[in-house]
Amino acid sequence: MEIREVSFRGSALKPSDRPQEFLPQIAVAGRSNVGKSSLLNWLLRQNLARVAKAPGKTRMLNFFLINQSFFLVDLPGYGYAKVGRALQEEWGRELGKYLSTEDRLAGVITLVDIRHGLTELDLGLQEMLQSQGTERLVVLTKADKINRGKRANMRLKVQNELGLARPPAVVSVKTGEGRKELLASIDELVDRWRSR
Ligand SMILES: Nc1nc2c(ncn2[C@@H]2O[C@H](COP(=O)(O)OP(=O)(O)O)[C@@H](O)[C@H]2O)c(=O)[nH]1
Ligand SMILES: [Mg+2]
Repeated sequence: MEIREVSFRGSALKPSDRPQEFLPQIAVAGRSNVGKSSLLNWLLRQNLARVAKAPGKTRMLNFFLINQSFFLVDLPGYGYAKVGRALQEEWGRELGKYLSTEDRLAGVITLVDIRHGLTELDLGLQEMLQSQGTERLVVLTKADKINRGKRANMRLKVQNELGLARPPAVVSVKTGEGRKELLASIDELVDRWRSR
């Protein structure tokens, strides 16, 4: 798959504010600072940071229509330490509602920092997705930050901890590795949703 066209289709939380097209949605989730904004800019080859960082938008779902055929949905990052517990729980509930009720959801790309591996909050999200049968794509970010040996160990560790059939994907926006593979995996998720 090539990214030919990207258009920002708004920020929303409530179902009625989301785009109305019946097209598959691929959500992107991860802890704050995991490299989500960097990955989206790198994947789509444009600077979307301005959109995602606009005041009041960081807690919303941001919808990007890709090639007029599917949506990439930028979810709020979780686990930001400076945000109080109550607010974190509120986000968790809102996010949970989206992930469990949106029937256009074709899958979730879950980002994990390759240096840190799975945290409590990552495991919480993974358990939820697995229990409701949502397709997930586990992606280890910032691969350039550790050496080959450690990288292989972390892939195995995460694979075992989550019981994945295959080792998780690895990407680096710095070296560019993993982009083609990630686009191909997104394509597969979209196709699977269409043929379900
Ligand atoms: N070396 C390296 N740094 C990265 C990579 N991806 C993100 N970063 C850095 O990690 C920090 C957090 O990235 P950001 O995209 O803002 O994370 P977000 O909070 O998840 O949106 C920034 O300083 C990025 O430059 C990567 O692949 N390699
Ligand atoms: Mg960000």
